[in-house]
Amino acid sequence: MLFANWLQKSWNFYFLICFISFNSLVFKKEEIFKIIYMQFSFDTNLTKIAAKVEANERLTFDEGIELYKTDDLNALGKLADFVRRRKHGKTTYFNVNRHFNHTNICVADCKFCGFYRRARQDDAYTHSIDEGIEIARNAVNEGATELHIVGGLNSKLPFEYYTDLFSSLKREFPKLHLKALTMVELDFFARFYKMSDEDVIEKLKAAGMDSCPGGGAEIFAEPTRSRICDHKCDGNRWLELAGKVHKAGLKTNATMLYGHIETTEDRVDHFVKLREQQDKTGGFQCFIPLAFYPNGTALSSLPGPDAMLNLKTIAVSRLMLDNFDHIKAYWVMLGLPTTQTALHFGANDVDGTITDGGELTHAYSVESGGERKMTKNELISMIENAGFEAVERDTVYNRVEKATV
Ligand code: V47
Repeated sequence: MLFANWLQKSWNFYFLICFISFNSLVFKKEEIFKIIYMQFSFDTNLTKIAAKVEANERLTFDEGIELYKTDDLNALGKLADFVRRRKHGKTTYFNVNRHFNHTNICVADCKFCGFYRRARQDDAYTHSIDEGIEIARNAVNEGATELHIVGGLNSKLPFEYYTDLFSSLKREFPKLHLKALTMVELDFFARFYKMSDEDVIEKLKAAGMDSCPGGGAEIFAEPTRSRICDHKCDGNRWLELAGKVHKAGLKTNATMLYGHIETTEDRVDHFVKLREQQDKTGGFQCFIPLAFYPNGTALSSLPGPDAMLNLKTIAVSRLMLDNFDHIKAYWVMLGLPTTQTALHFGANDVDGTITDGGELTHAYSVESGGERKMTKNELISMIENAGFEAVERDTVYNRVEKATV
């Protein structure tokens, strides 16, 4: 429609014909279509950025801000989709996994978290290792290739709880990938158990930790970070630990919690810092924007992100994080309709199956108050109905099989 209206202005039509005639002498047919598209946005800033994206040039902090500022959501999405298709075509990855949240006892009190409890509270819990094994057994029987293990910063547990948990899980299920512990948990271990970072990482790796999830990154920029999670390690420390895990030979993911009190500058700063770290140590596999879910948190008076912010954040992350292969749409926080749309806005990965979700996923789930389950076939249908090809992957992005319902 916009294009038709634009064309109706006779000068525009005349210009387009001249433009095509000139370019057809110089460029191939596909190139002409690309160039015409690049000329077409009512946002001239976006048009300039599009030319850089097309040429595979790195975007600056200021350009990241411009991307967030645009009202041309379609053109922004199209640009991110262009990059996504250049990297992955129609492939959309998903994995069959299970969340295991071993404890909800936490010494931090992050304002955005509805999951944590103090040790004295009635509904505080810590799972035994046997309970962990039973949860993993059910997951493996349902075809899970990954156990995603995160929990609170629990000062009642000895370090051996984690090494015993991982080695017991590995003994029972040698092929199950343990994606375990955020940089915030690793930082807590180093400080609380008085161990070096390297020692913490090596001992956990020896016990069975295969990779680390991307949680705890929240938002790196100060003073926002301190205002929402002042007991947690700061952004530089999170990045430093991610670098050390990469150097120890393990992959990690990265996240950003958005839609609370952060500014646009905070979000773009987060992307730039992740991109710089990735240039240095290269171990981030995927980026997952986490849409803030206010219910049950100290920030429950906030509305949470709207559809514009959700889709812009997927698209801008795809465009700014040029050295990240994968952008993951986390349906639990985005909801299913936005997740399908996100696949057209730069996301090429969807997390994950939930048949019997962890307690943490319940706390932040926008889908039916945490009651929404998701089977492998439903996930495949969701991806295929959005026009993409669903490919089951393991945690480190090896193809498990080409999936069809
Ligand atoms: O670190 C907590 C966030 C994270 C809320 O690496 C909330 O593959 C929204 O990191 N609203 C944990 N978000 C989840 C996480 C994750 C999820 C899926 C895949 C991967 C991966 C990682 O959840 C926390 C925090 O940033 N969070 N509370 C909330 N109310």
